[in-house]
Amino acid sequence: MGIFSKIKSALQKTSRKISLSITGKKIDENLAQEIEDALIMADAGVKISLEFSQKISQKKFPKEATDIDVKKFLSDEIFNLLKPYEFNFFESCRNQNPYVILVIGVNGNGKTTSVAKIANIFKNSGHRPLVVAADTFRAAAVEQLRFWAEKIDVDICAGKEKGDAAGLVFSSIELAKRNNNGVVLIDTAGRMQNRDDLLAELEKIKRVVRKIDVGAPHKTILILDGLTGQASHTQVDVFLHKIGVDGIIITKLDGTAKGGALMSLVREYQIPIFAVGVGEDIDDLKPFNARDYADAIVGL
Ligand SMILES: Nc1nc2c(ncn2[C@@H]2O[C@H](COP(=O)(O)OP(=O)(O)O)[C@@H](O)[C@H]2O)c(=O)[nH]1
Ligand SMILES: [Mg+2]
Repeated sequence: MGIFSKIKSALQKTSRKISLSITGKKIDENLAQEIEDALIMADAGVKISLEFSQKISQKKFPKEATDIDVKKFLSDEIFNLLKPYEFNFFESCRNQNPYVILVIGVNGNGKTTSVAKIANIFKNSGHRPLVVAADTFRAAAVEQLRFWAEKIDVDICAGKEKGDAAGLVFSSIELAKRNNNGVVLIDTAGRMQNRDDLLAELEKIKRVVRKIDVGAPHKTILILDGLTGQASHTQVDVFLHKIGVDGIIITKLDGTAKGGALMSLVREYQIPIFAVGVGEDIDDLKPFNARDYADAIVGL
């Protein structure tokens, strides 16, 4: 299945209502209101939903215009909003000595799975990634990453359970240098019960990494769960201001009806979208494409 159809089918739950609010409808004053309601239901946020519905009611569609023209108009508006945040993360990564990518986010959002998916993409494009199981807080997290590393055949660095995550990260980068791993992907803990401990640990990891290379981490990725919708804003707020984030990955777009949330996330935080998760399989992580997303979400 191509990338476009994969995004399209993943976004079905989100796009259904938006698409239905337009399909077969007459272009009259009710239409803008229906579209506004549908966008709000899709978690696009009140401000953006209102803005788009106003644009639709102000737009003078020609007499012969059809619902397809309305969909195209809305898709273009969504595209214009998102295009500046489309970022080719995978091509931006350089084989370095090593290129360090820190992956952060709340438990269950998809960090470990995304690390494996990213490692697999790098491996397939000729890099030699090393994945680091720095979620030493949960034994299961280490096992989960080991499972993936074996499956996709990439190098892994794991330490003792409850061991010091920052210490492990330090030795993993030394290992990567000896081992010629051009890319290091660091999976981290996401316990939210003790936010201050977690933030302190992530800060320590960053300090340690910087000691080896002042430019590292070269990318810090925040993983967000698509099912969280608008409520992701608080998570972005915390990680962006306390740790620093270069881009986001939104996972589980395949299971959510709240896929509109990424519109309000980029609008509010002006943050690039590095990729989107569209399923549980290893190749279910796709570069974010604003055009495909915009067309899919209106049902074009
Ligand atoms: N459907 C779907 N499931 C996902 C996606 N990404 C991750 N998951 C699942 O979400 C669950 C939590 O993921 P995990 O990587 O362990 O999250 P972590 O706690 O942040 O490391 C796992 O069951 C994953 O298979 C996605 O894009 N789509
Ligand atoms: Mg994990």
